[in-house]
Amino acid sequence: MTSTDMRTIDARRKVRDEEARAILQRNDKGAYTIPTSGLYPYQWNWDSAFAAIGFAEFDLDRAWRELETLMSGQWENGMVPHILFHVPDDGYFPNHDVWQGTGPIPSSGISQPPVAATMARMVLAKDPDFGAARMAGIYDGLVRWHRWFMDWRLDRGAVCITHPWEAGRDNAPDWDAAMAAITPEGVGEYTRRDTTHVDGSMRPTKYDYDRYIWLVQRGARLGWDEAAMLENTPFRVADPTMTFTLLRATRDLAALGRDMGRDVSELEQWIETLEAGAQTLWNPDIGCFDGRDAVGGTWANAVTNASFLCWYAGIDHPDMRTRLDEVMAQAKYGVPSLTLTDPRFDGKRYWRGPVWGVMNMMIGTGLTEMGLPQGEVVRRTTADLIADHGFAEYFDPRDGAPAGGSSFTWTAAIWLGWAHKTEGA
Ligand code: 9WN
Repeated sequence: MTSTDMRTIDARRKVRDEEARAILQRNDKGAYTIPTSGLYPYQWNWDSAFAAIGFAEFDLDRAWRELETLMSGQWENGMVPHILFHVPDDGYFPNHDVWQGTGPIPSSGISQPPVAATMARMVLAKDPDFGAARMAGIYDGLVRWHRWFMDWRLDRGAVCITHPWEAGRDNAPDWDAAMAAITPEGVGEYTRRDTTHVDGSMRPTKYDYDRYIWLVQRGARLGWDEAAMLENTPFRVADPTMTFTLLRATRDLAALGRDMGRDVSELEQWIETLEAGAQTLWNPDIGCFDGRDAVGGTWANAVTNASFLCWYAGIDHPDMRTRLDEVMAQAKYGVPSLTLTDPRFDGKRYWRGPVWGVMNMMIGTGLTEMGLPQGEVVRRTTADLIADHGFAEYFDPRDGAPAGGSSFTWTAAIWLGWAHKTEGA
């Protein structure tokens, strides 16, 4: 590469830096950030945690505020909801009137992948003196949230979801069998809003939505009582996203606790349980970590981007390295949400093919931490993807075509906090 080429690339990246900050600032509602205006007008759980590492690049106080607002929605039982409906907005469905979540802020009734402790640790590392009191302020809430997962969501030590939205990978093939077991009787008429913002070919289908809403109605009817929801549940899937993110975040929380002089023996116990649980997600038929239907007992038989979160959770496996090399040889930009050779692959439809920046960030980070060179390839191709195609919600892994919402908070955040950085920076 000539020095002129390098200068052109640097200039392009600088423009993207400015755009990324502008996106965070535009989606900033003061104490929380929306994922993108129109499509998602509320505070989403894991989106907010990623937003914090973006803000941490230029406004540490704002980064902490994001995490604090997220934790302020915590329920009495410890659960931190997946959506906080701070200001009512007719542009989203299902709204709080359908969810009827309890808690200090109107909310949904399920959670999302617990990445907040991990992102908080990253924010703290930017300036430990500045962040010490802020970290101490959310620490106990984070422990209570992790305890809620350990109390209510384990199946043989792996973490289960009770709704596809809980995994954050809404229409992933991991829950096809569990979704098929639901007959969405009585769900009634409803009007979707997502397809007024984004082309329907990039979103889950009506078949999916009928079941999403049916599950929400069931939870609301049961007052989101975990014990009641467990009884005769048709939907409980042991999920690699949840298991690996909780394991990773619990390791981070334990490290933070130790630094604060706290007793972390309970957290160390959870780490052991989750390590054993992760092994129950090993599907020998495909040589890969996989989704496991805890009710029906079947495997998803899907090589997804969640499978490759193993390194992020501190777990290596030689077969996973082989799977990763196969998948990365097929896709141009990082790790697609479903391997391209899978007959269920759809390059535009959400979590059944597209590539997502935040998943790349976690996969790349895990690989690099474990000393594997593919981590840098994931980072570099994600930087190219965003430099070439902008800050979309997700992208077609074959050519990088942007899909879903635009000016997306988490894509901007991982650009600032991870992708645009050169090795060692
Ligand atoms: C439902 C906000 C969220 C992400 C999820 C993503 C999508 C919501 C939706 O958007 O889900 O929670 O309405 O489609 O799948 O991961 O947190 O960006």
